[in-house]
Amino acid sequence: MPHPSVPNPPVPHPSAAHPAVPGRRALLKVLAAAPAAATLGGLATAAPAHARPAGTGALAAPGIVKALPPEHFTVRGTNAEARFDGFGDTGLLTPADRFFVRNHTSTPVLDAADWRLTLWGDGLHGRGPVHLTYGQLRDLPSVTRTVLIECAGNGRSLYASQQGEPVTGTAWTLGAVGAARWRGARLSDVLRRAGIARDAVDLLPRGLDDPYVSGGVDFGRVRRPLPVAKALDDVILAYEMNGEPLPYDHGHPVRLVVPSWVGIASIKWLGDIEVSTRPLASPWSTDWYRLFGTAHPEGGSAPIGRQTIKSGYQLPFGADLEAGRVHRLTGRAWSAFAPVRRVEVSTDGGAHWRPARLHDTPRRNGWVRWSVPWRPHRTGPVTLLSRITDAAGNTQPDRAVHNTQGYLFDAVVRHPVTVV
Ligand SMILES: Nc1nc2c(c(=O)[nH]1)N[C@H]1C(S)=C(S)[C@@H](COP(=O)(O)O)O[C@H]1N2
Ligand SMILES: [Mo]
Repeated sequence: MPHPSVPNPPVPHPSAAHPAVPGRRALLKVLAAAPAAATLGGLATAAPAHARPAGTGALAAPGIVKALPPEHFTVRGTNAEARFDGFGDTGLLTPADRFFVRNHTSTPVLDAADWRLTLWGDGLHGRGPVHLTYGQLRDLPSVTRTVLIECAGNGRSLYASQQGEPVTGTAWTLGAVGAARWRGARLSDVLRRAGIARDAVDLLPRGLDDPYVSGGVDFGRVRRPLPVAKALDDVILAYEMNGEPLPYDHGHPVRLVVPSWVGIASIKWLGDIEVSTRPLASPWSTDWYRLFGTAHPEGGSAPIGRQTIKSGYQLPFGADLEAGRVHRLTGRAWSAFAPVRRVEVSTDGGAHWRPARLHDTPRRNGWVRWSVPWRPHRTGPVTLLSRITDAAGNTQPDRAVHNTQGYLFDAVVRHPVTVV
């Protein structure tokens, strides 16, 4: 399948200078942006395990601050998968309280007033570390973009359930994805102000959450190389999500948003960025987020950058649908390569296909909602299918090419229902 890369438009470079110290305006913004309960002096404090958030009756996952009501989330270890089957009652944007959480460790509760970003490394004209406060970041020109964030492993469980292939990692179904309106400063502006050298090639953004320890090995803080070309293109240092300060679980006070790339690129709780004239590596680019397996080069593929292409029904697996009446089947479709062009559905296991109606204008880095009416006649089990084709001609294959860690599942999802 061709996966031509779609270049993003060049990012203009506004020339406004920023103050060396945060002014009163910046300070007021800092205060305004700090959520009500957010004054723990910048200490990285894990949420209490199994806390019961007031008034919700829902159990929290260890290390996740927000409520995770079971009708909206499935807890998977330190992570919470959103119920994709229930996205029918959300709009084009995923509300923060319905957005999946992927935490390697636990959510640190950070105070914006104490936050600083440090940029350092030999890719900075050798001028030594540069610091930026939250107020200074907010004083830079801002951009607002609707962007999907999707985990590289979204759909991973389907390698096993649909293709009979074992994979390691969190057994996501389709809910490790969400769309939000992110507001923040352009990373390109911050890098230029910090004096990025012409020959810088890689960045290493790193989170302030606890070091990731697995199987007795301390891998250090979550960090993953980001090529300078992508960083200067369309990456945002986001401080708002859907018009509100970033929630704790989604990176408060500042995270990266790396459009069209796998979720791991969008480092939460950003603390520092190394800027280097030599290629950088971390376990997140060498051990994980590469494709390993018989279909891939010995030693693995290059580190994964771009996400892939998917569609799905907003309906529980195994749902009962009444025979003889018209059901309005709904879903979503998205591609990291290009805007959606069309969505087709099959209600007979793939024998016949017909177009679904699209309800949103297809846009880069976004998804479209779609629907199709269906009146089943015969009772019994049925497999529903959906298939997106994007504007670059990419479409979902019948089978995803296996990799041992189950990344980038892109195949047509076989959705079982029963007509009763
Ligand atoms: N610092 C830090 N950043 C992180 C992670 C993390 O554990 N720590 N998880 C990454 C992964 S794997 C994904 S898929 C996205 C998930 O973003 P969300 O939790 O806001 O949905 O954040 C990424 N950024
Ligand atoms: Mo992820």
